[in-house]
Amino acid sequence: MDTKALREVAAAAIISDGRLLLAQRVGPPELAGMWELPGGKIEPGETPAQGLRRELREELGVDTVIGGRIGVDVPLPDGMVLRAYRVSLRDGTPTALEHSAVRWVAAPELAAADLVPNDRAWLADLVATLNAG
Ligand code: DCP
Repeated sequence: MDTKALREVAAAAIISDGRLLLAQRVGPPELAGMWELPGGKIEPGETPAQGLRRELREELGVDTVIGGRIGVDVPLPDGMVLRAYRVSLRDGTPTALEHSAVRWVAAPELAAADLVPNDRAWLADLVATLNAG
């Protein structure tokens, strides 16, 4: 039996002033141009919060505070699992260092956005969070 822990990919629901930050993927080809919650793979020895903060520094050039989970676990191929976290900005302005663009969306634009398929699992939770704020 395989008892290894699932490798986690953590994604950030960065919310500020009632809007959510989306980042546009550059690849792979089937995802290029689509919008995602930024994040990446947690490395061995990192907590999810540490890994997500590192990814957000690398990808967006910002310092963040990682909050609680939002939405369901999304299974990925190769024994990985994708999880979303609420995140607030501590310092810096999000910049597309590894994406082709970033943009802030309110609930109506989020619902209309061309999200990567995995992140669509969180759409209702994200809209509810934005509308509650
Ligand atoms: N993913 C997703 N939705 C997100 C973030 C990631 O569906 N909001 C998926 C895309 C990939 C996997 O998770 O299948 C890993 O994401 P990245 O390629 O963005 O992660 P890393 O930046 O860690 O990848 P690498 O280090 O391999 O470049």
